[in-house]
Amino acid sequence: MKEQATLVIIKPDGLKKSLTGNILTRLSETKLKIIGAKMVKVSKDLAAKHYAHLKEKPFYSELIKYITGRLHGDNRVMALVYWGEDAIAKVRKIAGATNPEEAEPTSIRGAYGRILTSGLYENVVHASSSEEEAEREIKLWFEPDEIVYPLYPIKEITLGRVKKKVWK
Ligand code: IDP
Ligand code: MG
Repeated sequence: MKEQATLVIIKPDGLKKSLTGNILTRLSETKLKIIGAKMVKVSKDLAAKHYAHLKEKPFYSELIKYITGRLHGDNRVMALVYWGEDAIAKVRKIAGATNPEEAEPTSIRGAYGRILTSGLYENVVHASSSEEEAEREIKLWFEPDEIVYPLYPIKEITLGRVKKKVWK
């Protein structure tokens, strides 16, 4: 087993249904450490980068509407980085299968997810599915100073007279 970081996003339906506390409580069963957490207003650009690998799927445009909050009239999500042994598998297990109908009833997606008439899986949370994906996603959603642990190499850049840390 290996210590890993993983990205969790509480999607707009999770916030709209007031499930934030329930979801964080379920995730605390993993005994993993939260090393980053913030509310994010999801732009189309961020959404497109996050779901770039699904661009050709028939549900892609609905998915972008979903994650940017346009399905729920609220463009907030909560982004979290969890850290610890086997973090990716532990979080995926509690999150449950992608399709909420197939997800274990006691998983987050099984308990709170649903399939929309459009066919889109409205499944409450995102969870990284591999180390490569976790690294790409964490670097996309978080700046180095927003994580309380030196996860990946950084470099310093100067913007005008201000120095700033960015991912290398
Ligand atoms: P994951 O979230 O379990 O990693 P991905 O394949 O990465 O699943 O898909 C990203 C998101 O796109 C899912 O969480 C779900 O909201 C939506 N999605 C994935 N596959 C389908 C599908 O076959 N039909 C409808 N929506 C889907
Ligand atoms: Mg995925």
